[in-house]
Amino acid sequence: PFKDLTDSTPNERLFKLDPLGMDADSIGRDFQHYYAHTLGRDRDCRSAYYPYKALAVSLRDRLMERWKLTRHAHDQANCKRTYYLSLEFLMGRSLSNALLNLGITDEARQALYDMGLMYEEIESAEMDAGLGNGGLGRLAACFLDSCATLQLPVKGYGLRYDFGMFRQLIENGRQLEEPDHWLRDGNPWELERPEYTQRIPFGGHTETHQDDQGRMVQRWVNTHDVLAVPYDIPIPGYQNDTINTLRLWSATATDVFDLGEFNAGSYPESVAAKNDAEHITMVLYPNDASENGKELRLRQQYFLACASIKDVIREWQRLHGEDFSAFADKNCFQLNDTHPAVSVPELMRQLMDLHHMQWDEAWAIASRTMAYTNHTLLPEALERWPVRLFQQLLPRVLEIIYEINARFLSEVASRWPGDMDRQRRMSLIEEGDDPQVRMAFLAIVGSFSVNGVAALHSELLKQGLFRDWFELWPEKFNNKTNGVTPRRWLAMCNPGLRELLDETIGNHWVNDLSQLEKIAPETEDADFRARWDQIKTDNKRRLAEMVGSTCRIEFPVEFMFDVQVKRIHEYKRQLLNILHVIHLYNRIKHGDGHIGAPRCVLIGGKAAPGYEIAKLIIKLANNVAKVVNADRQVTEQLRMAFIPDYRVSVMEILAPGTDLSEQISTAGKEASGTGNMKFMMNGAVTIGTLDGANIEIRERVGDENFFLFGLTAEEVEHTRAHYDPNGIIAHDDALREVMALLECGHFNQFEPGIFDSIIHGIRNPHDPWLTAADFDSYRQAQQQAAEAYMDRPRWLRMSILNSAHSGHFSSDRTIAQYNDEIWKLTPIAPTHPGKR
Ligand code: GL9
Repeated sequence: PFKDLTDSTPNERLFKLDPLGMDADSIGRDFQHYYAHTLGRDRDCRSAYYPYKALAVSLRDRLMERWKLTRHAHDQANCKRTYYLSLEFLMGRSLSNALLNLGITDEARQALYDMGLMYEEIESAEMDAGLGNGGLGRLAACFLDSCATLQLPVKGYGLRYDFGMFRQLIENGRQLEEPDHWLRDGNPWELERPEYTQRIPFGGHTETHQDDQGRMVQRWVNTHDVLAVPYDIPIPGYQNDTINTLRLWSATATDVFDLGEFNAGSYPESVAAKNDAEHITMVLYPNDASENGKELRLRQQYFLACASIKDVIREWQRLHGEDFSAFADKNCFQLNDTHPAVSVPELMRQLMDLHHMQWDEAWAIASRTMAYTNHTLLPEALERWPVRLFQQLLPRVLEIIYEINARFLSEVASRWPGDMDRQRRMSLIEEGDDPQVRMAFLAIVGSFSVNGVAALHSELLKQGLFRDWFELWPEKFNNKTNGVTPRRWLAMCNPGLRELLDETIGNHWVNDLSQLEKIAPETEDADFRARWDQIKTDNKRRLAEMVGSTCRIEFPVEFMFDVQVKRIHEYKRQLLNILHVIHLYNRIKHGDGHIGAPRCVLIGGKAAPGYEIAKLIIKLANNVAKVVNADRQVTEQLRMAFIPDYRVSVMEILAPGTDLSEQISTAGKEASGTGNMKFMMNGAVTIGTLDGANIEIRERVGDENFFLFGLTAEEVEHTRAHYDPNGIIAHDDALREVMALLECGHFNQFEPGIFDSIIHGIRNPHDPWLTAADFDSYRQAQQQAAEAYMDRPRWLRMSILNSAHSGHFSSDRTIAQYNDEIWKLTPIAPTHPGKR
């Protein structure tokens, strides 16, 4: 009777499945089955986790059938593909996103309702997948959503960290870090694929030997190998039956890895070695835009590059055998910053050492396949790895880097004969006591495209950091202004606004956000404004409930909600915001009538655990909030909170409920920003500098709907030479009084001196962030914002227009540009699961 199953041809019955029902009854039946039979729960179970899991698994089944059809359609089409290589994918929660993109939100809610369950409670039982630090990681997640929505054959490759971004606790106003064990209860969205495990070499040494044709070739031997096991996560497109894949690698020890030691009689050492291997994907490095020279981080980078490239080549061989002639026409790797830049020499290594290619042939492929995105100009973020670390960990890869460099420098020498300084500047190896590999340069040499993430940023790259490279290869450089997905950041997180938009302009805006322009004329309709007002107020109530329950501070919905959430970093200038709060506090205490509009100021974000000044800024925010909120005279007009553990799911509540979006970085420092776009879509007005994508936001929304302040990037550079913060403070009454309050210890009465380093920073003529220089102009812009807020019709118009003109900041637009100008993929539509 089992003959069919043991046949060499697959048992067709195994693959003949009826499509699953997408109605409330079918979903409810599956839910009950999983809840009672698979999870074994009954009426006594009080936890919201199990209903969450039962629903997630019911949805996963529905994703699964479409997933297979998408894979099949890609194979059939023999299409070109792109691989988005990133050390970070900040996915957040998946449940609501899966429902929205499958188009069964109402059906699932109905099914739960019929069983007496509350969707909202079930939704919040899901842990955020926090496999990223901030903008760079969240951008990768938005991009995957847009690629699936545009039906582009794009696969994400990343690492399956056991511990994601740390959980932030605030104790006595200070940040404490706790490990984020997000996988503790299992992850219903992932599918382990042990059959695609790859072997990753580390250590050992290289030796030269002769191949069968008498050629001298290099061999990398005596390596300590680690296994990379893939876990696949489905990425659903918006109501189009496409399901793309995010493949995350997890490290485990090989058997032989242990056995060598074991046979030699040292059992504990063999177990320790196993641990070593598994440490590679244990934890995400929590550094935002700053270099971290730890060996484990380089291991992570190589582990991702090697496993992903092997995986792509395995797929290639499955479809094309050993013929690589069309490889570069059919494959593209997009490098998310320099973190995966070791992919350049690694692809060379695999093509030469594992697939017997000669250098020129391999280079022709590698250099036509890689594209690099730069995400920051901050010099401290430029990755460099000590040559000696490379030598120890990846000796064969280092040989290839040397060869790339030698060939490249001879190109520089023939273009600029005798210009030794230029050769030294452009070398992939920075000479010195401890020579370093410059990862950004390695990425540029190996890529056919180099892009920045906003217009200003891309310009500054060409004029500054990569000037020499732009002179050499101007055609490589291009801009791709960031975007965010309107599914999660509007349709999903703001159901009230979604309904109003659907009613007013139909529902096509969800995957064509330029259609939002159609609501611009509605600004003149008082009924429309009133509904807009009502939705915003409801969203503010939801925000206030969260602040109330987590911070124990009441935010009245009539107040202006003024929000700054992002990583804590000096260049982002949370400090400037806090100084302004102190200024308002000071005015109120001096009986200065009223401050224009009553305000609730909310700050949130994590500081890298080793970034002391950033952690102190958190402490200052909390201390100022405490003083402000404790004073009855003040709280009538001003309140302040620091929201702990800011993350994707928190932003989903903040963005819809914000009135004023703080985007106040020192000009020239924020490459793009993406929080700015999420706020804008949801009808917040921006107060900001001419930095990153703020510039493009202002261009779209018009300067009358944007509160601009501060020095330009150019002025910032000119100001540095003669910057005199103490002179500025002396001549600015408002700032002088703020500094006096800080300096007399008004916010640290029982903790003398703790804020001295912050105070000195503001007064330091070498303060790179020019906080004092922009204070007065910031204060004035804030005053204008407050006045505008008090004029209700005016404010509502501004709010509506911000949303109306946010279409450009959809990641669908960004991805369409990546595709038109870099990837050149053809969209592929899979067959509907009901039509097989
Ligand atoms: C960043 C930039 O700082 C942001 O301005 C930009 O919007 C994003 C995405 O392009 O990239 N670069 C960077 O290293 N981070 C960014 O947010 N840092 C983190 O992701 C924490």
